[in-house]
Amino acid sequence: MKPIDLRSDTVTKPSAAMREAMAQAEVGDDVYGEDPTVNRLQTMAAALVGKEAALFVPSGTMANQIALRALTESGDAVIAPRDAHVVLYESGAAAALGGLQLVQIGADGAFDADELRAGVYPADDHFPRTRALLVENTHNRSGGRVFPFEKLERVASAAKALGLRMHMDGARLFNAEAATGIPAARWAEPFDTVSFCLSKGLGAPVGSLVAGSRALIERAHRFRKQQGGGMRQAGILAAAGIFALEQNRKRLADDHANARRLAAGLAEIPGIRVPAAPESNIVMFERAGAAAWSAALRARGVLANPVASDALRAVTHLDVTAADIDAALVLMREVRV
Ligand code: TLP
Repeated sequence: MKPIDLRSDTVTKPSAAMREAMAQAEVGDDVYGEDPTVNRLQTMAAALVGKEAALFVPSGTMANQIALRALTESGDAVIAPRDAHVVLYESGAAAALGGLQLVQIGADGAFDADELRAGVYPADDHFPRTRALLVENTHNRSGGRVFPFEKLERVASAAKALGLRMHMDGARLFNAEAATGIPAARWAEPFDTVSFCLSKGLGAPVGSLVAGSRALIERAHRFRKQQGGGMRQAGILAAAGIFALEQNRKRLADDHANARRLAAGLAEIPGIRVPAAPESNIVMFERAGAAAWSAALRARGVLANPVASDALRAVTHLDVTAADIDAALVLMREVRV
């Protein structure tokens, strides 16, 4: 039996139709700006998030890092949600590449305007200059939580009043769109830069975009080159991204339904606790001995990663059906370690 892989939505494989679109892609040298398919993807991405320009980059990590560098200078502080991807999972890149100090605030991926104000350093040369705010929507580590929209509007106006620039790590922005019906461009509206990934729930093999004003994207373009992200005939990859946005964006709600189905089933298994119902495609759950449980489950053909000694993450995506979820739950019930 094919394993049921719930480790991440990054594990999706390109479908036959997506591969066909890749094979047919018109290409050129994108470092010269001459790849027509990359240019088409960038125009499409900018329009989707309501910005002037967008840049195709190899990964969500690079998208975040070059956006932060475009908004700041070395030595600045950036406020981010507690356990943000930029804090936990980017190998210290904000410090190593951007010379940035990250300040974590809030809980479960969200915070209010008062917490934001309290996180800003005083304007005095002793302190780092707090220059930017990052919001991660949906928030990975909290289990795909969506930042409450009205709260975000209040946070954004507080950030503007504080003179902060704003970046949205929208690796799963289209999941936030699917979960709320609020279009991606509305979510992105107060932000100077916004990034999103093609390689997660949208099912493309590689790639992310960072969008913003033309001036900021020109600055980001320089950092992309500096960080080794200039790609040549990248239209092969961009074609997969265009296919993903046209075909797979509209099915993300199915992944959310599967996540709820999984969470409901998990909550009935003795020894497992699901602290909160999933809002999108990520299910965080608690189980003592998470590593041993995960290993025993893997031996039965179901993959889910531990995120702590007593917690695991399962992520739904386009290569997992409702029937796979039911099959996974049967196997999860059998594990007794
Ligand atoms: N997240 C990955 C791992 O790195 C944890 C995953 O499996 O979920 N922002 C957010 C919110 C992300 O979740 C990720 C990837 C990224 C940025 C980075 O994207 P990549 O992996 O393309 O660098």
